[in-house]
Amino acid sequence: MLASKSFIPILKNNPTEAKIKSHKLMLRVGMIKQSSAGIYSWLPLGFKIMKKIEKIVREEQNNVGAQEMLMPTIQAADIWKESGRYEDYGEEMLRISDRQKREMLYGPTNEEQITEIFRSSVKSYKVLPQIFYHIQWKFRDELRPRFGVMRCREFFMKDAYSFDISEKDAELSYNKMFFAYLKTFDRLGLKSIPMKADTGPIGGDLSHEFIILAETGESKIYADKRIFEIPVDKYKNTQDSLNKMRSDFSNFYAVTDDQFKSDEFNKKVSTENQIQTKGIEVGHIFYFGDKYSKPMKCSVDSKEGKKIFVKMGSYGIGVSRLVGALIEAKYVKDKMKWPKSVSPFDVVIIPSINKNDTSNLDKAIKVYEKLKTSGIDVLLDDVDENLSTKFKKHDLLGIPFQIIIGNKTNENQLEFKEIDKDAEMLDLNKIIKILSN
Ligand code: 5CA
Repeated sequence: MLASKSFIPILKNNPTEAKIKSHKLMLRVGMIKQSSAGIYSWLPLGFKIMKKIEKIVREEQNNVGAQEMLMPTIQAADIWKESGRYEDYGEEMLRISDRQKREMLYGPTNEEQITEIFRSSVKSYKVLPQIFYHIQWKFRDELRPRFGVMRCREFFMKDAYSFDISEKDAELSYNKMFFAYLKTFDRLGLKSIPMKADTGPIGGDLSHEFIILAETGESKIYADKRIFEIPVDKYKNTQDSLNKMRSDFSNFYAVTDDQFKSDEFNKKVSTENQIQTKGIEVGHIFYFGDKYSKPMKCSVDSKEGKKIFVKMGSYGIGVSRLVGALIEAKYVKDKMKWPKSVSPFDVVIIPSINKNDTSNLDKAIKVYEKLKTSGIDVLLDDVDENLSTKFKKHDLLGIPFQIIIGNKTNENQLEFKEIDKDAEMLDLNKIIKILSN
């Protein structure tokens, strides 16, 4: 992609309405544009990053056997009346009516919708367990939408739903998702910690929030710092390993505000291991048994021929929130560095351009063509600006690798720089090797 032809509308200064760094940066580099309070358009750069995050989320859901589907954004109020949540949900739910005056709503989550789908076709324990997921826009009419994509009204969420015959089986589904979440955040370059949490309006008996540490986070957390040292890599998607993982994590104290008791904290965690800080909730998982299946009469026949209300769990990841969360975690000292896995481009070529001499731009175009044919997603900054302006711009864009083309550059030796590291002179084949890894 040529920078001169791409739509990356960078603002000269930080927008004054934004309070936290992710919101400032996303507006500044033209990743999003507000259309009304808490509702955003995703411009090409922001959309590309979100799609890369979505892909990783999808792959890790598929890895644990969850099946992708797509439910609508607009739901009928009837199913929410059946579950009893239509009234309970309150003003956060956007209620609408169609031309027949039928009550509808813009889905804030999908427990009712999936239960309705499941009950109409599954009648026997034989097809259980089942886990479904979709990645779809949600709407919650938050009282105070703020911090850009972190707490907005319309947001992109992955939500999964598990169906099991017994509580014991349901725990395995819960553990699979627990595992998938740790893997997902790890691939995004984020250290996430599962914390015991309150179940809120979703309800149920068991719940974990996945939190990443950030000063600007809205969740207060209390933890034993040794939980951060558990290596996620050592667990596998087998029943024993999944159980071991859950029990290893629950050995260490880690809770959010609403579960915190100072006596318990001081008793279980020695002072030198205590941390009290803030974090961003990027995922939340729930086990709630028959909270929805019972009122909605969603049952299957057991082996013994008894009708059993299915045992359910639901599992959310804030895909659009993750874009902001990554910036909060990775934007340090006015410099952004996207993890390779989600960076909008693999590398940017920055030629020093002089109006009267196009030789650097000519060299840059040759390198650009070679990288493209090697399957590398490359941005060529062919805009007519001086080098220092370009470097400032790329500090904000955060593409992790740069190739700088100046008068010193020759065909065989290029100045290659990873953000935060010193530049080195390398030949193009070596660069292609590094970028293809
Ligand atoms: N039904 C359950 C699980 S699918 C559920 O809705 N859980 S949730 O309410 O915790 O939301 C799941 C995730 O969506 C959260 O962890 C958070 O990352 C994201 N999220 C929730 N509300 C918002 C919001 N207003 N703006 C941006 N992201 C949000």
